[in-house]
Amino acid sequence: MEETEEMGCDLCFWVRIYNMLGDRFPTNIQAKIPQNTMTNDYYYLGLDLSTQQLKGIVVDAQLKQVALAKVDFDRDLPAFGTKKGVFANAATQEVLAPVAMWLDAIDLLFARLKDLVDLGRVRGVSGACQQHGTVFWRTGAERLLAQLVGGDSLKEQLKNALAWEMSPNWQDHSTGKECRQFEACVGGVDQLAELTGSRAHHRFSGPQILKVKQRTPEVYDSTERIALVSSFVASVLAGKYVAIEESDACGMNLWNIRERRYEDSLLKLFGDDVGGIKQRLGEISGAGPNVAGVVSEYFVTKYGLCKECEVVPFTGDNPGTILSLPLRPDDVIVSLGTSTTALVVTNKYVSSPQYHLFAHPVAPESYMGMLCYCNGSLAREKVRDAVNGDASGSWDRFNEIAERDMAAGVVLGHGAEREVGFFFPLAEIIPSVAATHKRVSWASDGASTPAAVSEQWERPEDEVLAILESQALSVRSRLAPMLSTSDRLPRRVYFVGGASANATVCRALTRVLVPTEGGFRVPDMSDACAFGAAAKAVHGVLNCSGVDAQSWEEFIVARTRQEQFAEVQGSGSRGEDVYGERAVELFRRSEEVCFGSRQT
Ligand code: XUL
Repeated sequence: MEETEEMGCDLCFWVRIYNMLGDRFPTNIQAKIPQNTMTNDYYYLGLDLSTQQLKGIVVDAQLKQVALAKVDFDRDLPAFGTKKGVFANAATQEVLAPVAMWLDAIDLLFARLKDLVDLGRVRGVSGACQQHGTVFWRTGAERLLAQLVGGDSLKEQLKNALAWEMSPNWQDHSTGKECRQFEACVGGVDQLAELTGSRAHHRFSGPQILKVKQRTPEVYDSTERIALVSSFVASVLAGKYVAIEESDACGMNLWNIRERRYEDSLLKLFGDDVGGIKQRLGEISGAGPNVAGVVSEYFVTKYGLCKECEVVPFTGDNPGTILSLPLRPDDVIVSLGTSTTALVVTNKYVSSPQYHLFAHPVAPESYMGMLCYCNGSLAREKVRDAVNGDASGSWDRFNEIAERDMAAGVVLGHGAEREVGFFFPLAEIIPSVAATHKRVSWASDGASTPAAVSEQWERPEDEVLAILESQALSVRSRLAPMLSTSDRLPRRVYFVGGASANATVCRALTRVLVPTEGGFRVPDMSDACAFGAAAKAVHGVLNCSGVDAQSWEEFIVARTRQEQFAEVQGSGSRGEDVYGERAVELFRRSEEVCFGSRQT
């Protein structure tokens, strides 16, 4: 019938028919539905290329996991001889990864996925990769990418595509000189943080690229395109250069985040004519759902992907992590691992040399703030061992003391004095200070100088609540300016990482952070980046096909069961603020006393 054939071109028509028929739809007709529908018969792939492994998660349109595969670089690709995925040179402080290893890993991962799932059903692929690393494509590489065909491995077909066979890893520390050039160029650390979201860091791509230009000009000169790890993997998938994605671009110290453009004053470090570096970096693909093209013929013939499978721009691993939870502006993830990290979604751009701001990977109007502390679980474990008086590693006594003190309403110490502690067994990043252990006592009369500053605590017991208060007050104090809520408190806080299994620790932190819509413990975040990337793929494809245009927030909230998170019970979670601005101010003044000028 003519009418039906015409309608057959209309995607929405097919979706309506499919939804009406539901399960009664015969499989042979189902196969004829245009590819870009929102049915759960289509799959989406999220990749996570981290330091030690490449992981792939396949999900359906509702984000239900269908398959998971991994390639461990040291174990599965021993011929490259990496240790924990990298080559580290203690003398030069360089940490590098071989790019060919990643190409082999991509082949191996797809071979493994092919054994688990029908890759022909995958409609979209995205990724979340280690941040800051760069790949230097040699002049002519895009032609090699475009010619990729099934047969020889990626490594073989792209063997002449690299101007440098290595990629600097985020653990690299060799760019001190270049970092100073970056900061001097714009007038200092504050100015650089204001423009690019971060002060200069050794690992950031801008200083790393400048090092290549200054120290190995032959590599720079033969480079046609510089990719981040994320855009490198996307380019291999798409068989063409895929633009760097905006959120990941913020890890370069080159992108003017607020004005959404390269910062020319910094590009001038690469020569007065900024055209050369701009051309090498290419355009930046903006936040919001978009697709970069379809997968290359290579993946269709070799692994059975369908020709229509879209490549959705890849982002960095930290931006990828925030896509794994139903975060809205003013929501926070606190990762309680060896180090402590706090990630916040915010609509306010408030920069500081102490933390990082990135563009949000999917919501164009938002930003992501990232606080990275060095000290986390090691510091808590020291107090735990001190109260145990042994190295049994049991948290029972620590938790018992913390619960007892919280129940007794203890806030900043037991006595008439208020006490603020700093517990840094390792040199700290926020604030940037050497290892130290301090106790600052304030008389309750509001005096502007502390009654005492010491390196000793009389009773290890008093350190239990003090360390949890201190770690949380630091986060609360730094988050406050980024939050748009009237009381400068977060909406929800999600605890992830090792210590999130400890309900008492989360309760004590929640008591300080006061999330007005609750604190939640997330059971397992080990696959969060790959999952966030898969969610980005679904959102990108559904929005771009016009079938299911939803904001990111609507999309992710609708697909998350909030009940899977254990709500933290007790004061602070949707409850009263027993600390208040007074405690935060006392914490800030204690930092000032111990570490010099005001630490913002
Ligand atoms: C972030 C950073 C690390 C890497 C790890 O700035 O350097 O989190 O992204 O892969």
